[in-house]
Amino acid sequence: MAEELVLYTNPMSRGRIAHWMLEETGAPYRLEILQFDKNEHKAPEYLKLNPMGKVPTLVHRGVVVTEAAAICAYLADAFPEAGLAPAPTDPARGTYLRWLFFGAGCIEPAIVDRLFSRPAPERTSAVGYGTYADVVNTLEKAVSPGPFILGERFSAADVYIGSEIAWGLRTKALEPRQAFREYHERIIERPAFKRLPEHHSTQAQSAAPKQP
Ligand SMILES: N[C@@H](CCC(=O)N[C@@H](CS)C(=O)NCC(=O)O)C(=O)O
Repeated sequence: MAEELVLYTNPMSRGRIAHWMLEETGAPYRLEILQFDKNEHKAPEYLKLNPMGKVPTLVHRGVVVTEAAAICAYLADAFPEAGLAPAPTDPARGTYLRWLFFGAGCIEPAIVDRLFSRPAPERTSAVGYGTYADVVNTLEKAVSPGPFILGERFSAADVYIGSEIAWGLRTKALEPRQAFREYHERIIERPAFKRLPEHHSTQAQSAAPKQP
C-alpha cells in the first residue's frame, strides 16, 4: 500500500487546518489544490474520494480520511513520534478527545450560526451545542489557563481548536475575549503554523517542499 500522504485542499478553506497538522507531524506529504472556481471539488473523480465535494480530504495508505478534526486525530496517531496526542493509556487522552470533539460538534456549528446571523432556536435543549453563550464560556475554560488545551503540552486538539478560534476572531463570529486573543497569539508562534503560506499559492505544492 502506498505510504504517500496526499492532502486535497484549497488555500481558502478548512483545508488549512489539515495542512497545519501535516506540518506539525513533520511527515512528507503532497498537496493537491482543488480550484473552487473551476469546480474541481465537484469533479466525479474527487467525489469518489469525498462524496460531499468538500475539502479537506486526506489519503494515506489507500485510506480516505475526511473531516478536519478527524484528519487531525488521524495524523496525530499515525505519527506518534511527533507527540501530538496522548497515548490511549494516558488519562490525558480523555481531555484531548473531549475538546477535539467539542470543537467539531459544538464550536463549529455555533460559530457558523453566528456568522450567518441565524436566529437562536427556541428549544436549545435539543440543540447539540446548546447556546452560543454556553459554547463561548466553555471554550474559554478549555483554553484557560493554558498555555494549551492540555496545559503545557501542545496537541492536535490545539491545531483544530486553535484554527477555529483564529477563524472566529477573524470573522468576528467569536467574541474577542482576552483568553482567546492570548491563546491565538501563542498558537501562531508554532513553527509549523508559520510555515503555512500567508497568502496561499494556487499551485499544488507543499508549504515546505519535502521529498515524498
Ligand atoms: N465538515 C467538514 C467541512 C468542510 C467544508 O465545509 N469545506 C468547505 C471549505 S471551508 C468546502 O469544501 N466548500 C466547498 C463546497 O462545499 O462547495 C470539515 O470539517 O472538514
